[in-house]
Amino acid sequence: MTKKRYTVTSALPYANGPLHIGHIAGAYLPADIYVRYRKSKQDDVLFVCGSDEHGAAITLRAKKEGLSPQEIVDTYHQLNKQSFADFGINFDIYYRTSDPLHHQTAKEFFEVLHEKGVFTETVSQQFFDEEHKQFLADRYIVGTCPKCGNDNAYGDQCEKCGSALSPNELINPKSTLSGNEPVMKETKHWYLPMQEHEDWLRDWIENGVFNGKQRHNPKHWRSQVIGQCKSWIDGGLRERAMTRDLDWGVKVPIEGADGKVLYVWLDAPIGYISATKQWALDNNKNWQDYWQNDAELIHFIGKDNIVFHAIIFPIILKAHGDFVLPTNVPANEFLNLEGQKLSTSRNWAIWLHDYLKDFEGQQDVLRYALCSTAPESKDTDFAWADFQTRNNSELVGIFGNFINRVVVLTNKYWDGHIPAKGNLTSYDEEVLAELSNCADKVGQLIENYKLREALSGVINLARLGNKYLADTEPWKLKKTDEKRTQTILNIALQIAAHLSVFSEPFLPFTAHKLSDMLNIEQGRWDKVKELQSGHKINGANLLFTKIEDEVIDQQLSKLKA
Ligand code: B3M
Ligand code: ZN
Repeated sequence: MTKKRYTVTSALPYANGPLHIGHIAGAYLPADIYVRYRKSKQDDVLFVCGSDEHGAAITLRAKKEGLSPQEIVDTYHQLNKQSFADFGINFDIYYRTSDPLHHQTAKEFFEVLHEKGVFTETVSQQFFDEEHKQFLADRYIVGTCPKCGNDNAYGDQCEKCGSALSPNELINPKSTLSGNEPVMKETKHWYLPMQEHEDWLRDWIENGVFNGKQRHNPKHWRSQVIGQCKSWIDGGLRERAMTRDLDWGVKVPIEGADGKVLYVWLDAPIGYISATKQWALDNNKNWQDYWQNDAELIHFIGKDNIVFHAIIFPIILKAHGDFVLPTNVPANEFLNLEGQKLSTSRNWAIWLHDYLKDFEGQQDVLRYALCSTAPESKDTDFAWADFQTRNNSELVGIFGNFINRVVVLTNKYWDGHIPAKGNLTSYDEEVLAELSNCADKVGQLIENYKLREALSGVINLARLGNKYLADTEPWKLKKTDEKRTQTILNIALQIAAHLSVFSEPFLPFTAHKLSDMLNIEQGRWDKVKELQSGHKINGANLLFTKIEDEVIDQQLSKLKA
């Protein structure tokens, strides 16, 4: 049986702004945890991401700032790529869709679909801004949402109620370029008749069956993802334009399509494939192994991207032929900040690059806080006070405290050498048993994308260690029963060794500090090595430091400024 391959993608961030904690909690941290876990098991896993550099929003921002779209994307591609790397989000490639290989890949994709007759060509009346002599893509039109009355709804989606819209559904539409009422003008576009795919799509979403084969178990998908897809299908799929009248993007590669580019939501997901091609070129691999045959494709996204990853892109992949469909799309809900929606425009956000500057060396504190309150099944809230509590009472108070006691005692009593394990009491056996089934217990939670629960399973190991020391009190036994003291510390050190492996997907910076302290290689998830007596560990370093109130007050006033 060939080794399973996993292709993990995270939504390609638009390169027209910095990353904030909502992006990280939604689509990037969960994916990084999952990939690190798979790599720790030595699975064949590929982690791709990159900048989504097309789309109307980028051209809008360029116009507003008097820059070219390329200048905009160059700035934010670099900033986001660096921020991800500094935060320990370890992509195998951080690509970009303005790259020529992507344009070539997306054009070939479109040509195959066009030759197969997948598209319908339709001439229609589209919104046109006479002042700017430009057709208006969905994002260039704002108006009142017919579903919820939000008067700031975009032409393609109302961010308030999440409904997918088309521009002519908007009430009182306005051009975001000139502010005027747009006129209607004739133009031709290539449409994807999604309604023709309803039957197989429904079978795939509801039963996990595709081409007569059971591909996945829908019970392993998040219920809100299945729910949103079913309501989209039940609502009646319609044809959707796959080209736009824009000059920034992937040019439509056929006759009679001058001045038109691929719809950004057609081109961007193909970016996952071009990223894989680039990575395969750089690493002398075969890209098809990660998109065809039996690869397991997993898309990590936020809930506003579900329809594009679980409906539209699968239709495109199937229509093209010989691609796998996603095994899972574990979309997260939204993260709010101090009780309010994160908002780029209102600057109500914690920017990742700012955090990295203000909290140098404390990436894992934010990774811990964001994973502990991840919006896995419903919207959740990030509060600075909660961030402080999680650091001070959980990371410092439980994890750091346990490691510090064990390492200090080992250095104090046995000059840093692991003491011998003697006869075991039934309590010892219990603790070691809990230790040995932790790999499977936490591993299963990660494989089911229950990362919050998985992380608390890891912290509970440190709790177990603290309790074990409190119950056995080795520092009291030292004078009277040396052998027993040695056994207790040996077991406590095994717990520490397991923590260095199981914490790595969540808290990679801490895990590596801990492995250094224990003077061991970074271990494997499914084969945690037992520390041998006599092995010499290094001195104790603090894994975490207390966060004082004024640091939190500073952040809150910065946010409210
Ligand atoms: N660029 C980002 C968003 O809508 C969008 C994702 C593309 S993934 C192919 O959040
Ligand atoms: Zn709405």
